[in-house]
Amino acid sequence: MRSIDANGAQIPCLGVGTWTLSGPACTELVAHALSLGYRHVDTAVLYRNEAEVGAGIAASGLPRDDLFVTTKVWHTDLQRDAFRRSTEASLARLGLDRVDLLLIHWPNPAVPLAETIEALNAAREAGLTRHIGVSNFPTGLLAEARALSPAPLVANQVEHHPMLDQSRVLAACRAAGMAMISYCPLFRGSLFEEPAIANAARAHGKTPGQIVLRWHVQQPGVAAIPRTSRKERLAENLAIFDFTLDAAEMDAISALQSANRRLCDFAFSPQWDIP
Ligand code: 1BO
Repeated sequence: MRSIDANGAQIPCLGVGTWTLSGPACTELVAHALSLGYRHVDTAVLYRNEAEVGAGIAASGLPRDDLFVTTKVWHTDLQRDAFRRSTEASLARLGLDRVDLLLIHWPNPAVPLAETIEALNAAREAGLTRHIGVSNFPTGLLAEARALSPAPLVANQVEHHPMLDQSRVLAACRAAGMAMISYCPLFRGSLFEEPAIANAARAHGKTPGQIVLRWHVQQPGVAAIPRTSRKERLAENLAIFDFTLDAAEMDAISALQSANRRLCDFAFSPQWDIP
């Protein structure tokens, strides 16, 4: 599978999202994904499944260096000491010495960004993670974070799908040599009837979900981490590297982004970019 070279990190362009997965089903799903060829696994403290994700990784028997594992520190733990404790607890639950990518999961204006970025860099220097980055950072905050960070940020993980215009964030990531990692990449399936997607699916003999994932990974610098609780979907989601969407198909799907529908928006959200 193609990897994105993001400021020195090699990030497989398709990963396994695990938000909402739990228990033995989560472990089995992660292990199955790895047996199919996935090498990028995404979790977070917030998801409360790091132990199950770690068990799935262990069950795969794959060499650690073949995997790209991400976890995230939630916005309640962005002070220096809390950040370190959160990261160490994540590693203990995952059963790993380090992750490949550690992200600030969500910004928190009540904690100085300089303090959190220092803690993020300290985690990297202590060997708890190979690479660092952010999640849910709009462009202004991303610029601040980059300016504060001695080590390069390699990714910004954001909600991104054909129903939400993230072109400003994507342009900022590209200009900084960073990857943009799309969560909720399939808009929870609620866009499969859109003609631009359904027509491309018919033309290529693929499912609408495969068309949307192909749209993600065909954009330079974009990786996607679809979540599914169904094992058969893992194979389906992986079968997107044997066809190409042409420019007209890409544009027709991108045009849907003017709808600007965001799934993950909360009282504590930052001011999102307006396209
Ligand atoms: C609020 C969680 C967003 C996806 O990680």
